[in-house]
Amino acid sequence: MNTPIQLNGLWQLKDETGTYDLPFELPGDGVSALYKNNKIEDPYFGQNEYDIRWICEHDWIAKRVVNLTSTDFDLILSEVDTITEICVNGQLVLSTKNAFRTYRQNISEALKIGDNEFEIRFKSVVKYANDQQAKQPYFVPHMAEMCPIENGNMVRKPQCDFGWDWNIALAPFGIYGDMHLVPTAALQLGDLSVEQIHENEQVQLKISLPVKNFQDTRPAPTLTIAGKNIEATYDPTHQTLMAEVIIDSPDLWWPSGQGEQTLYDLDILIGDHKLHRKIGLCDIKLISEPDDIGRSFGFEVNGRPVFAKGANWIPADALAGRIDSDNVRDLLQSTVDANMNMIRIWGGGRYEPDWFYDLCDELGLMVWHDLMFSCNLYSATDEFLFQIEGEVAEAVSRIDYHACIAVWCGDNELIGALGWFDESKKDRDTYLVAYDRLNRVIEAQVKRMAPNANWWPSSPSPGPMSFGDAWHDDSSGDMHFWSVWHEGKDFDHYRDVSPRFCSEFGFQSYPSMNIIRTFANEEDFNIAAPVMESHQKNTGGNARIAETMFRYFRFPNNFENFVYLSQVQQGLAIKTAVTHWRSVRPTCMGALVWQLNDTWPVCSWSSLDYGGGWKLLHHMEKHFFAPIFISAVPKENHIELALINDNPDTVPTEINVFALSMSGITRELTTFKSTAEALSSNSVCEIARSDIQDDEVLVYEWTDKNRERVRDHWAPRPYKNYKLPNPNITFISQKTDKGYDISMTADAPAFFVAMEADIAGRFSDNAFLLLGGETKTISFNPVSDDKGPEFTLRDLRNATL
Ligand code: BMA
Repeated sequence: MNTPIQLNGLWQLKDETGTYDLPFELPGDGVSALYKNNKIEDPYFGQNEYDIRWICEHDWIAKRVVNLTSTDFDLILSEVDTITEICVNGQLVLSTKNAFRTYRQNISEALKIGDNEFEIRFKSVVKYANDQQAKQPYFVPHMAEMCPIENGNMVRKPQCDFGWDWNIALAPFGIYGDMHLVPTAALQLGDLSVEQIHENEQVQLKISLPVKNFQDTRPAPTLTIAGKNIEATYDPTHQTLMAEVIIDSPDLWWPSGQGEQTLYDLDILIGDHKLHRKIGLCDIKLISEPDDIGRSFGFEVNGRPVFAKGANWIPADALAGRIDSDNVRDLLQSTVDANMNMIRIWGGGRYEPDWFYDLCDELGLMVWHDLMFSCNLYSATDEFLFQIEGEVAEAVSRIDYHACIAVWCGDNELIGALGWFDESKKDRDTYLVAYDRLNRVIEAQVKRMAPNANWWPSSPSPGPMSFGDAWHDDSSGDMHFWSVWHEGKDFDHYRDVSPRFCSEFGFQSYPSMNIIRTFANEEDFNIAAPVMESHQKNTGGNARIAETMFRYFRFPNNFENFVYLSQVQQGLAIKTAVTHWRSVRPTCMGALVWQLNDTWPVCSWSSLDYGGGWKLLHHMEKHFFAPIFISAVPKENHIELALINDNPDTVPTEINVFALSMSGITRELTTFKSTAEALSSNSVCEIARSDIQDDEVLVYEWTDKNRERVRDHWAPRPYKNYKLPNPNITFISQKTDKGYDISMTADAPAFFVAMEADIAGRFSDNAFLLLGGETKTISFNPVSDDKGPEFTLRDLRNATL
């Protein structure tokens, strides 16, 4: 009687004209269903995107018959994308228009015993968006490049569904979350809230759980955590169960790299109902205070200042029906494997499902959480703001109890966007007031649902009630630094700023060859081929990549080497920024690279390819985000070596600095022991520029916490100015239990040595410097062992000869 009836499974899908009629697996999206049933070509291949745009201009109808033996049910649907009318036995029972809400509706009156016809009409989101725009009291602009399917800002659905400067534009439809019927009279559990008070080696937890249809009879509901069993009390006014518990000498939850990710099992028993959650005990404070420079910005975790190292998260796939938790786990695992401890869930995507935050808790990834508004201007009508109230309240109350949540941030770049449109430039008053109304609603809801959470009004922002240029002013708050990519400045320009916290900066590269092969034929292996251009959504992006190569490198000798070099230069760009900003800790307390992942195979700023493969940047990130690291910071007459330690304890290290000539001669400059002070960056040595000859680069090695030797190099001149020797690298690969070991030897210095495989898998290292006479062994773990890999080795000299 109390069991829910699942509505997931097979439905039948038709378009409004009746031309298409196909099975539709829900949860899922319509575009994927059309592809799976051979009604359209692969959406991600070639230029198919443009041939299937019509899908979002049509209405679609999904139907299914459900047999019932009783009729007293509520319908529950979440992640309904987006504009739908739901009919049961021909009667309209629910209309939806927000993909971020969960809908619950009593539908008893429409139900009957026996067969019931369920019908979901997915209305064209394009028509809806245009209608909404027409109804606005004044035009509400959107970014043309980010929104080729127009007026996406009118619809509460991932903004990148309408296209973005890295996304395919398909504005898909579907249902991706829960879909079931529950008996109306059954117990309903709301969102768990866990307030944590950390004091004197104790954590006090104030736990509350809204309940509906609760029978306040014996035995009383109980709650178990950390070996304590407590009776919960029921507050009938608020229909909420409450309990308090004190945990002595708690095992705290730490971000990856800072300690353990202990999670306590919380079990709540209410009659026959069980609720289980994992709770991390953690106190994250956002510290942003006026200081000599402007206004600081950084996170203190359990009282310890933690430098945030990470990247921006966008949805795991452009077609939500393709997202699965195994792939997402792999992406997030790669994030911590690259020594990152934070992701920023960017405001043009979606609030993620519960399991996503469970993964972040488990892996130790702090989450900077934008609310879902990005780069456009938004309506401030009563109707829109009312919708936002519900959306924000629901998202925050569902997600906030997770240990990983570091900050709620109002939006992405909405303040900047005020200056991007003619309308808002001419009439800033109207649009600024509208922005403030929206932002106040968001803030009020965040504070209502999570009064103790960290709040930041917008990203980037110099701070509350400040609407300054957070793109170029590095003195206050968080910064998005785009001058190198979007303004074409040199990589060195990253060193002209010392952001307090850089929450976005990026440089594009091509996806790896095994990804390019999934969407392009060999005849399109050309950077100006229309197929390659249509997999580049940032206007002028391919030209920027090519033009940058001219500045730093000799031009690559074929398409595959172009792809390789694009990834090398992306890595160098980001390395320049991160090594400098880590070296100025604590002025700067965070660097979040734009962007971690891709939603489809595309040229972009990501460090992980679509599907999760590591681009060279990701390997380089693992290296330059390492907790013990030496940054080379070039000054006018010398190069400063800064020893950085993100660990909470001091680490002894041995440092060896030498000059390396292109003929392979090494000239020692200095060797010394040092101690890396905890949670700091300190200059440990200066090398005069005059100590490095024209055909030399500076190489520095150090021992890390495990006494392992790590190496890096810095080239005073662009690589194109060096006469790189032919390293004649030879390699042999050997099958092992887990995959392959590949040993390589060079007979002269080889820069950015990179191994590639024609199948998916992960290398243990890549893009490194190999000295002449040296042998290095790396491993390769293929995703599947169906076919043995074919390896291709690249290095800078042979790619640009
Ligand atoms: C930032 C982001 C995204 C965008 C990226 C690259 O501003 O917030 O909107 O994709 O730049 O242009």
